[in-house]
Amino acid sequence: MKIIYSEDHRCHFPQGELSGGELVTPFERPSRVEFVLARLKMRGFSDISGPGAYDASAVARIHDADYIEFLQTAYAEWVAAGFRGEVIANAWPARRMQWRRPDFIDGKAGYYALAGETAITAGTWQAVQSSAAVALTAQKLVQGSRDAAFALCRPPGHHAPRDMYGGYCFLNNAAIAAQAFLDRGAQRIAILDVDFHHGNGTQDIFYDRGDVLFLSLHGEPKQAYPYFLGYEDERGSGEGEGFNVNYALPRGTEYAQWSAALENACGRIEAYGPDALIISLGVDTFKKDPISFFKLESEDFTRYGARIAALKRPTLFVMEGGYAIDEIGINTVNVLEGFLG
Ligand code: 6XA
Ligand code: ZN
Repeated sequence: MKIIYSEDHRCHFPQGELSGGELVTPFERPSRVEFVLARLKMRGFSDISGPGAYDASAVARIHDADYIEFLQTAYAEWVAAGFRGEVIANAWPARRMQWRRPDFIDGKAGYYALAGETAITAGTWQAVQSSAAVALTAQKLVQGSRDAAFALCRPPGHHAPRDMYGGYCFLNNAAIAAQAFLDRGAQRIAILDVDFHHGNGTQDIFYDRGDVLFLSLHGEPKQAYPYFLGYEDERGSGEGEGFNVNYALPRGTEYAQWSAALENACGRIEAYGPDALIISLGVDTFKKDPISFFKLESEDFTRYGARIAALKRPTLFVMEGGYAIDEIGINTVNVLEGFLG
């Protein structure tokens, strides 16, 4: 299996995340990638390479131009305004207010942020570009060879809709890759999101489309981030009716219950018959994850990797979340090894 990753992910390392009322070191940190890489090497994955150049036109197929420009310029505007910290949004267009974009950066950040935990730093855009390039490079390999590939993306992407950032996400790597498959000749793509959190960004991007089937297994939004999307009655609209499937699972979910939902999702993917499959691979379903509430064991990751392989589709794995740093490498690589059999 080919692995794509870029050292440039290190350019994004905010010092602060607002969590539980405290400013803490972000859970989403550079060492996550280092642990995954180390485990890959330990287990003999040697086909590891860097991405091709950032493809702005492929990204523009998914994200709005004004939003991309905001990501590029936000930090400089923040500094120019005299602020000394990292860009952190703290005012939003809430109920009965206006969806008008303010001129001042503090207001603009609230306009484009969907949550307040995610900071933008001087190097964020560099890392974000490289993460999208990693996904697109791996996408090309899968479409060209039909072999599986793993895009070791950082920052992750599945919370980002076409015009917002948050949940540690800026550009939606999986969605950008899905669109690239279609633009290069595929007819139907399935995205299976196994991260603990609902992939609200991916859902939103493809909600009214029938050429991308989106399925997400996640902590029920009544109890879990992102709270305001991911309910089971969200099934798609218009041409997308029936092509959005949410499995909202309760606190304490173990593999028996989780894998029953996966089985249902796999049946729907088989019926859909996609030309390629994208896995939004977050391993924050692990029992020791510090910000999640499922109870998967490390062996379960191997088991579900094998189930995904049985779908027999050209498969692109795209890294999303996972914060139990000591085991992030084991759990991620277990999925890939289960897949390879
Ligand atoms: C912020 C939680 C962000 C979750 C990010 C994540 N309190 N998404 O892992 O998949
Ligand atoms: Zn997650």
